[in-house]
Amino acid sequence: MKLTISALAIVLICSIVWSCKPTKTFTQQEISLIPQVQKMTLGQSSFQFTQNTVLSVQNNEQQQIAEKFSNLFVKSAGWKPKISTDCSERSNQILFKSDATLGAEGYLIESSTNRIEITAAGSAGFFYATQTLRQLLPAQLESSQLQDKIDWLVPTISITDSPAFKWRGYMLDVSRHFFPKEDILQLIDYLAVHKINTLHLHLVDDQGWRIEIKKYPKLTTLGAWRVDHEDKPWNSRPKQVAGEKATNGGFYTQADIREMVAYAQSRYINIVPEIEMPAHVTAALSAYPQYSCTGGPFTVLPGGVWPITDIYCAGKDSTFLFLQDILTEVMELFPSKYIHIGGDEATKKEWDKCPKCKKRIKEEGLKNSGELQSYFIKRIEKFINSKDRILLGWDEILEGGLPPKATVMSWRGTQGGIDAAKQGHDVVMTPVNPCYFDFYQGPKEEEPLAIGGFNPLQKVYEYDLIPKELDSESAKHILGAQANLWTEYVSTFKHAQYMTFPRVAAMAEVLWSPKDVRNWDDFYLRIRRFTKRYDQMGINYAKSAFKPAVNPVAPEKK
Ligand code: TNX
Repeated sequence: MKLTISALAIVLICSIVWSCKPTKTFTQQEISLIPQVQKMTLGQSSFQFTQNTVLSVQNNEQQQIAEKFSNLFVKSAGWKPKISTDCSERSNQILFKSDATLGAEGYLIESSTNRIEITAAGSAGFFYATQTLRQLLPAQLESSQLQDKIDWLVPTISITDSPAFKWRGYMLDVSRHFFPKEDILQLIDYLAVHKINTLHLHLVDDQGWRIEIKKYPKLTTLGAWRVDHEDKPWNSRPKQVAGEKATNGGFYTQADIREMVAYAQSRYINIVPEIEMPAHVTAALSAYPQYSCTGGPFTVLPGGVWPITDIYCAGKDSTFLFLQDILTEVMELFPSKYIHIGGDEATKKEWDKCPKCKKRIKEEGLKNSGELQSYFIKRIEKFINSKDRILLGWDEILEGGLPPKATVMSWRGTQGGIDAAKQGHDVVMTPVNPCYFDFYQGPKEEEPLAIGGFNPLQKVYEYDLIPKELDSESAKHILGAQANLWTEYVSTFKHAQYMTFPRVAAMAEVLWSPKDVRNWDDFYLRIRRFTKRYDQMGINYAKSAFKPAVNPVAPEKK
């Protein structure tokens, strides 16, 4: 009898405790996922995360993903969910389940009041599922301060999700202004929340060489540093004069690169390195002028130059050996299947004058210096292919004939992409409109100085990246698209964030979400709410798209 009474008491206490557990019915308006998921059905109740919540994982990769998710709670909740490799079902559990039929990056979330099941084919899918769960939790989760009055609830919900495109990219120009490793790690975190999976680093340009190459140390001892004229407009900065110290710049050591690559990998982001050639290389030539046509001297440019005439000599075999050595070290550091070699905006004035280049044109049976560029890139492609990698270049690599296996980044519009896809080459779309994030995003008078152009949030959101000119077969060659942040006018990481957010959210949705769930009005409401998350994360985002448009009209004369 005594036993029955105590058993009853226990049941009673348990049910009181259970009924006191906070629950909530979420409305659609309270859910702001970015990028929007393929399909979701919202339930009537919620699941609460507590310090007794257990993430049950099947293997080491899942454990690492679970670890990252769990760590999100440490500062804001003051505790973290536990992780276990016991996958038997229980309550207050996040259960990882495998299903090989889901695509490489796809996942399902099925949440009920006492368990959330996340299902994926592979680790990328699990990672994205945890990013979605993160976004279902209160924005305060992202805070670095203890939040004591929060119930850590997510709605009961079923989600089916997978990306529309496999190249969901973002490029940062670290040459025009250098952003140290710590900034890049932070950026990787921010991009991962948006399910961006490619970070293209523009490591080389006229204004700075940013990657340590052991065989050619002067590339960074000299090439990474320029005279400081940051106080003058980009296009009117005087070149370095004799005796003047080069103090502005910086570079990544090979250890830095390894750290960034690993950090990105564990957030399912591939870093694509770009080593520019044959032009945009004044920084390299200032260190090794022997690989130019003229022999120099050159100095690292502190600002803009146009046209770009400093160029590697295409007539010397030593130039190719130099570049192959560099690419060898680059390929050892970056596991990326794609190696970007630039290829843009080369004015061939020096090649037209250079006896060695003229000899090369003659010997190779080329028509002119335009075809010499194609010869140059094809020769580099052979080397890159010999290491089992794919050459990626700006759309100028179409001129004079594409290298046989190259992938093209179409930036001067869409024609390069259309032509390349029709020829059976893969393409990443980055047309200046709307992919250039160095362009203005609001009225000029209200924005920090930018290079020009106008790519406001809505224009980015409404981007349709498959050109109408392509039939369905050629359209398959469009791997995806990429937002590019060139940094002539961006000298701090805070400013880089301002140019990037929230536009990258729009780009992420263009690349991830199916067309039938994309809707500007709906996105506009979601991104406004999502900025609460940016606030908590400390992201400096532009509010340009959220300001009311004011069109002053002069009062009519009476
Ligand atoms: C063109 S896009 C460039 C860059 C500039 C950018 C400025 C490309 C391949 N070349 O060198 O930074 O415009 O918007």
